[in-house]
Amino acid sequence: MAGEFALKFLLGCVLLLCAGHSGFARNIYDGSQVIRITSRDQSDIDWLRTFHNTYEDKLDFWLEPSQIVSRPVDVLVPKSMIREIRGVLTGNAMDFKVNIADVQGVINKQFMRMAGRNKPSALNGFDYSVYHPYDEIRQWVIDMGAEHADIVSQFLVTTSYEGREMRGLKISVSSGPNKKSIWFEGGIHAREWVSPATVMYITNQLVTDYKANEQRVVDILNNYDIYIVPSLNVDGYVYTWQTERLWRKTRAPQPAEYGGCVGVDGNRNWPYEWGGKGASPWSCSNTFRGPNPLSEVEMKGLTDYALARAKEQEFRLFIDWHSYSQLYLAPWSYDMNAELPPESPDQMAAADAAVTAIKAVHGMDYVYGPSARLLYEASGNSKDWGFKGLGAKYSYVVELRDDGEYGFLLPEDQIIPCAEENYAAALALAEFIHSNDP
Ligand code: 0X9
Ligand code: ZN
Repeated sequence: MAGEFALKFLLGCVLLLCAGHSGFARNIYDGSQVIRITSRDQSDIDWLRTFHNTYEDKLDFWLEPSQIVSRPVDVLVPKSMIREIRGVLTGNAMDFKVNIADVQGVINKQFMRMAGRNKPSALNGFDYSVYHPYDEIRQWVIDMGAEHADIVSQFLVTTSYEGREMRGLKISVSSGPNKKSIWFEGGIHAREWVSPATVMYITNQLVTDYKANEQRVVDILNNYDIYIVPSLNVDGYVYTWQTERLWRKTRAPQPAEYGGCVGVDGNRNWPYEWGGKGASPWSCSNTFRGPNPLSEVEMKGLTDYALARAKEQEFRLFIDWHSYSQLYLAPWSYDMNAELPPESPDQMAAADAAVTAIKAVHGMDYVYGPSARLLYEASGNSKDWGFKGLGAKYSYVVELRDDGEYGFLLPEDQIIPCAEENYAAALALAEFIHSNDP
């Protein structure tokens, strides 16, 4: 008893100590669980869709209902609703289980590990195997540009709603009149921490391998310049570190006529086929499309920057990294009934090369396909804009690890394996494009 009290006291102190930095001691997810519901047939899929429509404003759907039988729906249920949701699922004979029984416990454990760590000071001490707060990511971008000034330059993309700098990098080892380019971005969804971590790893690996004369990377960089923005939704990312670990959207307050909540889903705010299916007109939704396409300063700044580059160089590949569920997703995103573009077979063949490369590294399975048909419809989405707005024939959203054991709370020990397999995929894609469709 006394031991238990002492342990709780100690834990409370540690939580308080960390609270200033991470804010996680608020315990807002106390009693929350992630419940996984798995469809067995088409009628389950139909039921899940109705369930999603009924509850999407009250619950956080980590994985939305998909078109595919047996692909699960994961939903974060707060303590106050667990009894109701279990009752609904049982009453409708749905197949479900608790996937994460103690969400707050997982978060506390992860923040506590991070709190005990020494901060890196310089680029050569930068630790790619851990998650970094935003000021360290921003500093990393600046340091990369300074340290590798011979082949890397850094730039300011724009300033966020809350006044933070969003910065990016360009890797360019040579210039030529017809040199084409590649766009890599991460972190549009704040809570998907493995996305910026993976993009930073890939960037560093490209530079390191080029300087070590690795032939594959030398060939790729001789043929393509690469633009990289590792953390797009910078305010949202900071908010996940300080206040709500599972925040997804931007942080701009929205007009009263849309409900007056905070934040837009950046991945429903892109200006291609904006405002259609799979995007909410309601600001309190996690898939709020925004009042207008590019309503968010982050999105406007990013697309302005990228489009200006597209005037100088043709983009061939666009990758927007997300998590989770291990997918390589191609156009179309906005409508499952839209006829697939003539480029689709080539997009699929390249995605096949990417997932084959992933499998070869750590044996992980990633599934690929046109996203609205494979998964669900999402208008105003990055990959459709990467394809039609930016003009990159090969345009993807990648959902990184895992398959749901931790979901957005992916432990740090999976960052490097995840990044390694996705580095292999990025190289395979660039090579596929260069040799099949230069
Ligand atoms: O919904 C999204 O924006 C992406 N999933 S996430 O869990 N990272 O938020 C997936 C978009 C994929 N595109 C379509 N489903 N059409
Ligand atoms: Zn995402």
